[in-house]
Formats: sequence, structure tokens, C-alpha cells
Amino acid sequence: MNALVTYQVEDNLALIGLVRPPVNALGQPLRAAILEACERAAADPAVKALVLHGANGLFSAGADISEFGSDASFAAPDLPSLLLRLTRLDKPLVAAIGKLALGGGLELALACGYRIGEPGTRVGLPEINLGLLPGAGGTQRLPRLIGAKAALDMMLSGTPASADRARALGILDRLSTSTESLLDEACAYARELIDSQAPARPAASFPAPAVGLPEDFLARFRQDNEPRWKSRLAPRLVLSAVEAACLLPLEEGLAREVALFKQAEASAQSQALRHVFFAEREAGKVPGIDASTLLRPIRKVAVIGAGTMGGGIAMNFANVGIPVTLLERQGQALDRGLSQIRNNYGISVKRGKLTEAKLEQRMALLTGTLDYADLADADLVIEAVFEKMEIKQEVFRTLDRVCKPGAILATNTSSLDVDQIAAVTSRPQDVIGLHFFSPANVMRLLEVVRGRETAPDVLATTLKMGRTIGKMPVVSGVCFGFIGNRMLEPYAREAHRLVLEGATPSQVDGVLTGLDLNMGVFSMLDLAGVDVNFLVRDSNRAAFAHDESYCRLGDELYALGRYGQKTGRGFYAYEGRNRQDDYEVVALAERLAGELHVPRRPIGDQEIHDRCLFMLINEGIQLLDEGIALRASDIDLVWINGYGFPAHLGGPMYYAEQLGLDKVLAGINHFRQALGEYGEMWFQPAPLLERLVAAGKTRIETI
Ligand code: 3H9
Repeated sequence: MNALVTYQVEDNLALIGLVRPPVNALGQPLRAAILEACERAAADPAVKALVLHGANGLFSAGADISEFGSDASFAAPDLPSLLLRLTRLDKPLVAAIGKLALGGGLELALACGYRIGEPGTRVGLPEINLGLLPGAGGTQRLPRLIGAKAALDMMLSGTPASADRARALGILDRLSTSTESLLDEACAYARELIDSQAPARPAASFPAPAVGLPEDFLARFRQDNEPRWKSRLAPRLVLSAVEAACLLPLEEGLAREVALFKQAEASAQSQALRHVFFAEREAGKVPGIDASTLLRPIRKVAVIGAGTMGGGIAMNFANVGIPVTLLERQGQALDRGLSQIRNNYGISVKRGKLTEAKLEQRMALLTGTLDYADLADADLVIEAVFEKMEIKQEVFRTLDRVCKPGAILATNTSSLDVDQIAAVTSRPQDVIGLHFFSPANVMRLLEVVRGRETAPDVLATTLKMGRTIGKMPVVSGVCFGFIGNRMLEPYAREAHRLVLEGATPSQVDGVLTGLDLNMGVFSMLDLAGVDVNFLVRDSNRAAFAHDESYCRLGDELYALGRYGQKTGRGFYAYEGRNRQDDYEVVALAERLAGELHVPRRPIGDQEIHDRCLFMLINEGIQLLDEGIALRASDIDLVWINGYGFPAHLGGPMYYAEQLGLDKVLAGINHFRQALGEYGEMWFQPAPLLERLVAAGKTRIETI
């Protein structure tokens, strides 16, 4: 028998085990092996039922993503046909779902008439995260099994369901008592089915998916959800497929699903999202560390500063059961910080995402203190105090005195030099930057800033820890602003300059959100605080000393006390949640343009797009060339997870590759000439971009 499956017949049962580590991805060879094994079992009169399981404990993570976009994806036997064949076997099939069944893995299980999971099993249809829809019967069989509404929720969120939830929904018929007993209990289940002469139970025999739903359910669903989907294709295709499930007989619905799947697979959005999937796996691979690097145990964490940032950081650890000591200078600030954390958890309780009991459990993991001595046993200390070098250095001098040897000392600075902070300690090898993004309990990006002397095991431990708390850690070298904020600088500079030249904040933001970015530059600054941005800029004035012109707008708004949303006025004027361009800001831009001799003119949307995006891309390429970022795809992850760049565009570096590197370079050169002195000063192509174009490269890499 093929080495990709194990095959055994025991007491009238054919046990078919999938063996394609690490996740039993259903590539063509595994599909062929499953088909062969099932045909063998079908033809053997001694076999009365089949049990499919993951021979390595894990059932399957679905179709092989690396096959998409190639002929292998639908090479015979393709997954839909294989599963159709399984549903037509006249012997009962039991799927024994160890650990997880995702995407095509769950579809495989749905093609089996009966399913048993173990207590930790997770099942889901995460295809949406790849810009796809379930394409092997999931959109047709799941709605028939659990109803259109619950199926849509699963497919559109992409979030796997726990074993209990899957059992309650009816996806799992049974749960084994333990992981170890899963296969035995699956076999016992199959024997019961044989004894009771149970039918094969194909999905076609289930009730219609829309039973019990209002007639206009799908139309309303589309209307309510379309705005959230922006220009994303996959959610719309999922809905079309479910519509087919509700309206058509199973076989016709399956054919419609395959057509929709192929449309999704060929789309630019899915290609971009597949790039992101592999980028996320790549990001964990860092030169100098590997599986043999011994990690330091992190059993206790301390966070310094109980403000919004410190509190948010602390929550991440409490969420995964790690005790946190939260240090503040004054009792009042500490109490405020702790009650803010309780409020945040309270919101989750109100939304039904957390139970009261869990809230209390998490709060019990948080201990406040005013005394550095209480940090002596912490394995990891994260400083989140005011963004000033002297203050941070003072904190690190103290940490150096009080912390135990081997403790990891991290700074949450968003821009300052980690090496200068490390230098005031006697243990720079233990110092690292952990740049969380606000709100720190929500945002997924974690920039892990490797200092000159950071030890490999400190880097490896923090990367692992980042994943444990649900973040997307990306390694950055030391420079002002690291990867994300350094790229923000030229991108935001263009946005400001365009307003001086005649655009309005809403026009600039509109072009950016038109690309599906979560926010434009100016709404982002108003949210983060014009004052906060001013202080960061102020600490780095020397860097723009040769041309501060574009900073003037922000500086003047700061001087006017227009700090953004919190003061009701910033780049925009706010009324409640609504914002609009403010005459005062337009007038200010006109005045400043006059003073700075910046000619004003009508600005087109394409120019806004090109200037903001090309400068963002150019800086990213420069960061790669300097070795601050390890690879272009890491830069994509930073902007997707920290700055709201749409994942379905693949991140700014991937987006540049799709635009064409030669076009980006030509655009930069064009503006260098067209924008006079300003253009000459700022539109300097990154040397690596020039080298890539000269070498005819279409991908961004170091050469
Ligand atoms: C689908 O099923 C379409 C069908 O509906 C229709 C078809 C017609 N394929 O994440 P990890 C690799 S779409 C290929 O580091 P973890 C991964 O690249 C699919 N490779 O481990 C990595 O390789 P490497 C729907 C895959 O424990 C290694 O496995 N399914 C696949 O943190 C370990 O992965 C999904 O979207 C795959 N399907 O997480 C599930 N899955 O070591 C996607 C993983 O060389 N996968 N690899 O870098 C996941 O969500 C996570 O990988 C999983 C494990 C939770 C499974």
C-alpha cells in the first residue's frame, strides 16, 4: 500500500490512516492514496465499515496550499471528486478527527457519514483567510448539516470551532473520552453502526439548509454584510455558494461550488493571501536560531507602566494563563490601570466572548506593585513607560539591579535606539525590543527588535512567546522607528505635503481607504493623537532638519490644541463619530503653502496613490537593503498586522511587485523631476530598487 496511508483490516473494519506530516495536507499523492485505500475497502467483502484517521494523531489541515495556482490543484483525483466517491460508498465511513480538521480536512470528514472528535479537536473552514471558499463540498454539505446561518458564520469568520461547539452544532456526532482512546472509540462506533445496519448517511439526505430561516434571509445577510467586505471577493463567493446550497439539489450545488472555487483560486486576492500565509511561516525562520536553540522558560512576566499600553500588554499574558506583575510609580495610577483592564475584560463579557469566571481568573493573574523588588523573580520584564530615552535608561538601570540573572529585559519603545537602552545595563545580551501596537491586547503585530548584542536564545524565546500570546512576531533590526514607523514617515510625509499642495485630508484618506486600507493617514493620526505624533517627531527633529516644511501642518495643529479625536478636532472636525474636512485646516494649509512657497493646485487621486504608496514601498526596499528587515515578506506582515494594509493586496512589497518594480521606479523618478526642489530632496529611489530593475527582477530581494 502507498506509504502516504496505512491500511489495516480488523474485525470487519478497514482502518485507513493518513500519513503526510506535518499536517496531512491533501495534495494529489495523498488524495490518490486515500482513493486507492477506500476502493480496496469497498471491494473487500470482509470490510463492513471504514474508519479514516490521521496516523500521526492529526486528521488534516486541508488541501495542499502549495498546489494552488498550479495544475496539481485539480489533478486527478481532485478533492471534490474523491469526496463524492466516498459519499457513494455503501459502507458507513467514520472520520476519527484527532487535533484538527480544517478546510478540505473538514470536507473530507463531512464526506464521511459519521464523525467523532477528541476533547481538544478543532474543526473549521478557514479558506476565507486564503481568499478562497471551501471547494470540496463544504459550502453544500455543512449548511445541510448545521443550517445555512451557522455554516455561513463558520465560513465567513474562518475561525475553527472547539470540540464542544462542533458537537453542539452537530458537526461531530461523538467525542472520545481522551486523545489516546480516539481510535478505539471510533472503531467501537463503527462496530455499532455495523451492528445496527446504519446507512452510509450522505449529506443529500439531510434537511434543506434554509429550513426555519426567513425567506429573505440571504438577501438581508448580503445587505448587512457587504459594506464590511469592502472589495473582498471571497466572502461574496461564499455567499453565492450557500445560496446555491439553499436553492439547488446537492449535485448541482457541488458543481456550482467548484466553479466559484476556481474563480477564487485564480483571483489576485487569493494569490496575495496565499503569499501572506507562507510569509507568516517564513517570518519565524531567523538566521542564527533554529529548533536546537534552547529557550528560556517564561513562567512569570512583569510589565512596567500601567497606562493603556502597559495594561494592554499585561492582558496578553493573563489571557494565556501567565501571571503578570504590573508596576507603577503611584498607587492611583496603578489602581486606574488595573480597573481599566477589568473594564476591558468586562466589555468582552458583555459581548459574550468571555465568562465572568474567566474574567476573575485573568484578573487573579495580575498583581499590582509599586516596588521594583517585586520584579526579582520575573522571567521577562517589559517596560512601557514614557517614550524618552533618559526615562527608559533609568528604568533599565534599575532593572539591571533588581532582576534575576537570565531575565529577559524588553523595551516597548516605538522608535528609540534599543542598543542605547541596552548599553546602560551590565547585560545587553538579555535586552531586546518588543514593540507592541496599540491597543496592545488587540493588535496582532509584534516587532521584535534585535539589538546589536541580543543573545540568540533571547530572540528565539521572545519569538516563541509572541506566538504563544497570539501575536505575529516580526524581527527588525535597530533604526529609528524600526520597520513599521520608519516606513510610516515618508508615507505620511507625502500625505501632509499633498494637503499643502491642494488636496484635503479626506481626499488623501479616501484614496488610501479606497485601496481597502483600514484608515487613511489623517484619521490614523487623529486617532493616535496629534500630540503623541508631535512628541515622537520632536525627539527626532534632527532627521528632518533640512526640510521641515511638511511637518508644519502637524506642528501648528498641535499648537492649536487640535489633538485629534480626543479633542473633537485634529486634521478633521468631529461630531460624534462623524468626521469631515474642517475649513480651519484647509485655511491653515493655504497659509502654510504661501509661507513655504508651495504652489497649490488641484491634485488627482492617482497622484495621491502613487506618491504615498511609492514612498512607502521605496522605504521598505531601503530597509531590506540595510538589513533592518530580513525579507520583503516580513515588511508585508508588519504593514498588514500593524498598519491596516489589506491582506488581500499582500502587503506593500508584494503590492509593488504586482504594480511592477519598473513602474514604481519610473514613478519615483517622475516625481523627482516634477516636484522641483522638494522632489529632488525626497524622491530618491532606493539603490536596491534601481539594482532590481536594472537586473530585470520582478521580485523584491537583496542583490
Ligand atoms: C482548502 O482546504 C481548500 C478546499 O476547501 C478545496 C480544495 C479544492 N497546505 O502553521 P504551521 C505547512 S484550503 C500546505 O507552522 P502550526 C506550513 O506551511 C486549506 N502546507 O504550524 C508549515 O510548513 P513549513 C485550508 C501546510 O502548528 C507546516 O505545515 N486549510 C498547510 O502553527 C506547519 O504549519 C487551512 O487554511 C496546508 N493546508 O499550525 C489551514 N497547512 O514548516 C492552514 C500547514 O515548511 N494551516 N502547512 O513552514 C494552518 O492554519 C496551520 O498551519 C495549522 C498548524 C493550524 C494547520
